Amino acid sequence: MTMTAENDPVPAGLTRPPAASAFPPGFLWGVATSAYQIEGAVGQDGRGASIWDTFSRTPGKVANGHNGDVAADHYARYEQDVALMSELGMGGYRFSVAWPRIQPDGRGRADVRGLDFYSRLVDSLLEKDIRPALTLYHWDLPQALEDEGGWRNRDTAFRFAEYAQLVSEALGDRVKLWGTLNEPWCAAFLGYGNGIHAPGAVDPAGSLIAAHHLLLGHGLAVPALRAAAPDAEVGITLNFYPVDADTESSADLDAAHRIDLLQNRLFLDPVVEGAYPADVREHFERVSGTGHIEPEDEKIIGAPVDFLGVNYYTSYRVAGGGEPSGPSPWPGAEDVRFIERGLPKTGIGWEIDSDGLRRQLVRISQDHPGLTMYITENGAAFDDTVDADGRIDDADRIAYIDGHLRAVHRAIAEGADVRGYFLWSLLDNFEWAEGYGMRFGIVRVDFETQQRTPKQSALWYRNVAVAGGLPD
Ligand code: IFM
Repeated sequence: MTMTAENDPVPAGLTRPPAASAFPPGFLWGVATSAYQIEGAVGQDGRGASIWDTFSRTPGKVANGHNGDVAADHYARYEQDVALMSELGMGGYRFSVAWPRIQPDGRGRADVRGLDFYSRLVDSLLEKDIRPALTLYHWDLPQALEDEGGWRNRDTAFRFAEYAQLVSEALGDRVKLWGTLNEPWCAAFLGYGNGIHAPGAVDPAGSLIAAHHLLLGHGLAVPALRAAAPDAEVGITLNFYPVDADTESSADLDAAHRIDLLQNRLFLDPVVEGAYPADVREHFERVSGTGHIEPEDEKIIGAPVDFLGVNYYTSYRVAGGGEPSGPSPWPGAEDVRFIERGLPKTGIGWEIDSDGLRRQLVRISQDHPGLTMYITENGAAFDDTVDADGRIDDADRIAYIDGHLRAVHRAIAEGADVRGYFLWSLLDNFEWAEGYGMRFGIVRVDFETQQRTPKQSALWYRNVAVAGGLPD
């Protein structure tokens, strides 16, 4: 891609934005992706099968029968993608490692070909002064481990720690930002709760057990990462949704309490406080029991972290007192109804509430003082159109990002310690059960030709990143 004066919406000679919208010096501006969503090359260099290979081949599971076999072909095109990020002025790149490239069967020695790919990627990022931010698990569990029970099997947590050790021993000399898990809520409750994600199990109790084992895996991985990369920052990424009750009725307040508990606190509190709150334990007792939680587990899960990764897309308003309506990704809250507020929506149907991000960040900083945060994902899918000149004028996406960045800016002013922002996503990619229909990229990918075209949002975001803040 070449930037030209013609496709650049902001004149040359950027100046530092006004203090009202300047971010703190050193704020990290980046973009994010994940392995299965962009890499393709699923049969290359000894990569084993993941649960997403199996799931996407199961008829009816992914829109239009799409899968990640080719995706954005990033495995072959990573150098071009790194060059693109550099042209966009990115200071950081958050990506994930495909576990089945490192351990095709989820155990044993590392496959050097898999490690080499990520080593080359990291080197090319560093050559361009882009900080690599590595996530170890973004949902592509080796199928061989799922065949033994997946995250419902306690042993998977120990396998994850072993995998973390292998990757960090190979890359810990160069990668200084490490994330263990991405959005364990999705892995546990979409994967094993309502089954709309791989491996597609519908098992409310099992999904709570999976959530615990994911957190245990995180806690076991932290010391392995510290040993291999002592000077690195280590954290976890959770997906947060502020939850409001529809009315002050006790049924609605109870519904909001349960969704907040299952969405937000079940994951954050044990990581940061080293213990499940009493109401979370009570919820476990009702739905899954607590027999799978061993005495030392919470202490392990609470291994100190250096940062919390915050993913944010929308917020919820909920009401109680409904009839249980089939499997839910909030196990034990099947009766809760989600109320639309009439807010504008993104292309995937999520209501846009930028102030929810401010509220969430401020709440985290008040509940857990001193916790450093990065926004590890935020962005939007829209129905992009390519005009006759090949230009993608995605003003709706620019407005979404602008609004959310202003929310981050306000949260920082209100005391939240936020150190960076990784926009989701660099490229259009495989949006899980939605296939390729939902485009989150600031760079368009033509999935026939693999041509990359920066959308207007990419050029706008470059200017924000280079200037270190928002335009007036
Ligand atoms: O594409 C996903 C990503 O993999 C995890 N967080 C949410 C994104 C948009 O749905």
